[in-house]
Amino acid sequence: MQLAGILHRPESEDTAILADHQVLMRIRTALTDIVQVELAYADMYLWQEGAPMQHVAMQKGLATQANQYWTIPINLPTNRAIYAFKLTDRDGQTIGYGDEGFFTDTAANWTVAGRYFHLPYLHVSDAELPPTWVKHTVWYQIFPERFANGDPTNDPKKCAAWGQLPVKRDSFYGGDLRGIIDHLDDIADLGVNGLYLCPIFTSPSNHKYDTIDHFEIDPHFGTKQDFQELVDQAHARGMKVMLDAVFNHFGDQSPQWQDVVKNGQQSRFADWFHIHGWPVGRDPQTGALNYETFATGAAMPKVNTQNPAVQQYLIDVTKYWIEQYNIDAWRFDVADEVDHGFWRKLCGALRQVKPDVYLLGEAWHSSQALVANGQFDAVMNYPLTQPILALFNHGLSLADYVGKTNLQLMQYRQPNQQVMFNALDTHDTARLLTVLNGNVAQAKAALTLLMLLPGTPCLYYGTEVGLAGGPDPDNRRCMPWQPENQDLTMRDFVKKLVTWRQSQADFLAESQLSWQIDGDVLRLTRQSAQQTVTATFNLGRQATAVTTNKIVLATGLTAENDLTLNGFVVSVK
Ligand code: ARE
Ligand code: CA
Repeated sequence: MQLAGILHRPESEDTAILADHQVLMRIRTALTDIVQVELAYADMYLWQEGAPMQHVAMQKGLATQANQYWTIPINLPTNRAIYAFKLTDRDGQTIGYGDEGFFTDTAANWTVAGRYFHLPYLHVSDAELPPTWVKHTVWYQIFPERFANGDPTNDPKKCAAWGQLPVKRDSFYGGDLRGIIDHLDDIADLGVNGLYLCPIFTSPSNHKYDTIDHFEIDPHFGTKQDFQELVDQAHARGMKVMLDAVFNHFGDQSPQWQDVVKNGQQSRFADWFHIHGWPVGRDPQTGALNYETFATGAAMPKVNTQNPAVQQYLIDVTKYWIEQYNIDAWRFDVADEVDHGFWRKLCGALRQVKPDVYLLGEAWHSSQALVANGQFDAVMNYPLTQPILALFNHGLSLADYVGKTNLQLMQYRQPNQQVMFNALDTHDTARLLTVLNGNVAQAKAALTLLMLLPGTPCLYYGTEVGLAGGPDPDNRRCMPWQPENQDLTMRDFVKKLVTWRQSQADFLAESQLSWQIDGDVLRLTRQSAQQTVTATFNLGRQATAVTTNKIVLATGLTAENDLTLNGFVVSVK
């Protein structure tokens, strides 16, 4: 028996509280080593008075490249549990596993105290359950400067012609909130019901990640009245609205930073930043900055979020746009470089103001410490979505893709897993179609795979009409609005796929997920007591034959009733 592969941690992703009295227990073992895991559990006080342990066989769950996961949901009427595991390997050898490690005499009906893990008392409030509406949300991300120019009177001076290429780092095209409002029907028509806007507050750049004033809409995007209309019109179409908060740094044109530049250490904002020398600037010899910034540029001085005055200011910003404009969610930029203590204060304050607010952190890597723990509902799940692109680009074997994906699906408590933000591309990455070398069938297959995974998926504007684009800034091209510049068959496919996903939201959140690999064919199955959905992806390297991929609902539905994706083909060259 490979003891080294066995791991369970109480009060972690291994004991996800699903609801009051409901816990999803999980344990990890070495791959192929263990053939059965039994969970024994009881209320400690009742057990001490002679009540028997309950014994239940755990279900074999997902496997990664190294580990097999086992899970079982259990009900705890008194919210208390001691518990231990009994593991059996292929040779019939058994061992007990509890809070003090391994033990052998499991035959003695587990009566020895001290060998058990403890869930002393289950408070559902500790579950920090995310808002349920997010499980039913498909997002649409908009880079406001490039979506639609609804009001040329607010255009910046040096505006390029709409759609003109190449896109340069300092290009302006005049996109604004009015343009978004004018196209809300186009967006809603896709079936999406969440709008994620990149920053819209006053800033000198086209991306607005260098904020000057967190309480004002950038004048080139419109007015606060425009924004109120946008939120109201989105809500009227059943769409939630998520804004982008840039709290790791301010723009260097912000009044706070400008005051530091002007008044040096006497500035009342001197402690709002991470400054290591005066006056702020570059070392004449080395050229190094004597203050901290985002990345290596000088224009985004890093904010001191341990400073109570800064904390209050940022909490006021996020409360303001919720209380005054009734937005539904915040995405927090560079979340992984801001201290957890501030995030706990901010997230706690916002959940007081709006209990069903969705709070999303931007992090590009596994970020258990940012999810739950009094902080975010989810993070931007790049580690789950980037492998999809690698898979279709033949940069990843099917087995490695499955292993990596399952590892990511095991990173977070199930309720958080169900609201992880899944985007194949964003304003920070090259666009889906460009990454897949223009292969529309592969792009469709990648989007289908995305929609079948647990999490809340996001479409980056323009994907639905076949917009291409390389890395930043080319991934921020103007949305093409002339039909001749739109791939309308792609748009029709995306609309069908999103509509189907919306109809299956609860099923796709709750159902079991499994994979089968047959040579170059990857099969994903989602299964519940009520229905099974199987998607087959032919990823043959040499495959030239076009195979029809039907997402077949094996619930007695005939082929005609399948996802109405008939004609959905994946031809992989
Ligand atoms: C400019 C250049 C970029 C360059 C960047 C950093 O255009 O080519 O990479 O500077 O030097 C905003 C603008 C960007 C601008 C940037 C700085 O949108 O156009 O980029 O400001 O002026 C990391 C961070 C992640 C961050 C990305 C950009 O972890 O938080 O870098 N993303 C957010 C926003 C951006 C925004 C900012 C931060 C700044 O989403 O739009 O940029 O507020 C790997 C790593 C990631 C890394 C990622 C991308 O995957 O794992 O950690 O993200 O590469 O570089
Ligand atoms: Ca405009």
